[in-house]
Amino acid sequence: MNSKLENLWEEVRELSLGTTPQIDRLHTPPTPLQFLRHYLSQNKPFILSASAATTLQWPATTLWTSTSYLLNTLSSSTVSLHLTPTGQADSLTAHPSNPDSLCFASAHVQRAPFSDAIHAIKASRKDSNKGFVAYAQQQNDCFREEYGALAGDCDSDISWATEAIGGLPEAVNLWIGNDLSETSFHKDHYENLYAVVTGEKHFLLLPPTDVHRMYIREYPAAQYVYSEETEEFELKLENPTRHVPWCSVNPYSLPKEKKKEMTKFPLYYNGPKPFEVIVKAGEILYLPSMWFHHVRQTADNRELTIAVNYWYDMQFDIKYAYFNFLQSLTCCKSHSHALNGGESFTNEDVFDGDENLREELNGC
Ligand SMILES: O=C(O)CCC(=O)C(=O)O
Repeated sequence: MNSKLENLWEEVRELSLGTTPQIDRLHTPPTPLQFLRHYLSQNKPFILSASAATTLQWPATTLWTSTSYLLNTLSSSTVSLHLTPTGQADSLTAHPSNPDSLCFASAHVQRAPFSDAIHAIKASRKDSNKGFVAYAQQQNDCFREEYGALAGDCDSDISWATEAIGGLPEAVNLWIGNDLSETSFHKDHYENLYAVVTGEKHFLLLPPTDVHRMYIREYPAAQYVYSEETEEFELKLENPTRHVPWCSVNPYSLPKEKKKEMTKFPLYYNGPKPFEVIVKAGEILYLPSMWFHHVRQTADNRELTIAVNYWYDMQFDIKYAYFNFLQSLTCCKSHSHALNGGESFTNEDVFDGDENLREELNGC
């Protein structure tokens, strides 16, 4: 394995993140200065525990456990519902005309009265064999737009983050899913304060320095189209063709595919384990900008998981410039990977096409 890259991953863990697969757990909320000094400026995640002193004091934590409260309060709201065949939205799937290769599939999005949306989410849980999985997760400030009637149930921002960052959240999003809803590995250009209100969220996290372990490649964009008449999905490629750079690693691939995945993505499987974080009801995760994250969830006793997250603009500073440089040291086989269904990638591919850099960085 490439020794310089390995050194980088190790050094980041030794100097900043710690060598266990756990992140810091705080039992009292940080002051703005503590947050700035120990986490924001260091691009380092933590979880704010749901201990007596810190559990979210929002009305939402009790009110939202009642489905009838949500139905009454949102009785005249129309929301965006994302439908997929398996619960994996914005993820890689078999290419519609060449099943040996992959494409990037976005969900079928439809506007629905809230009552229909909640019914569809509950009805499409595991083992329901509905033929679709519904996830309410429009990421365009939907909490303040579509769910405005619930605004008084949560804080409008996370005060210590707002003060440290020096501005209010750019977007606040609501996520209502079930035990099949899953978000594939990706990163965002936001400082993310992710608060779980009911159920649990399971995050896998990798720092931006591990970018090569994600095997980001270009995939043709496609969209699911769901027909209520036939109750079937069609996966349509975008026309004109558009390519989306996306992480190739699926950390929860089926057991029968595991061996192949491990051969295709050795940097992921042979490197340090991702940080595993379970965020319970009443807890907040600070997910720093540019961190890769994969998200699954466990539903509450109503078959729902509800979360609100606050996206604050990140600083496009020197860390961002370093990240872009590191990421630019990528392989040039991205296109063939997407089209051929992913041949095996080695560390050599990472520096394919730039002999000088390879020598500099490999130290060999
Ligand atoms: O909760 C999820 O399914 C995904 C959350 C996420 O990707 C985000 O907050 O950026």
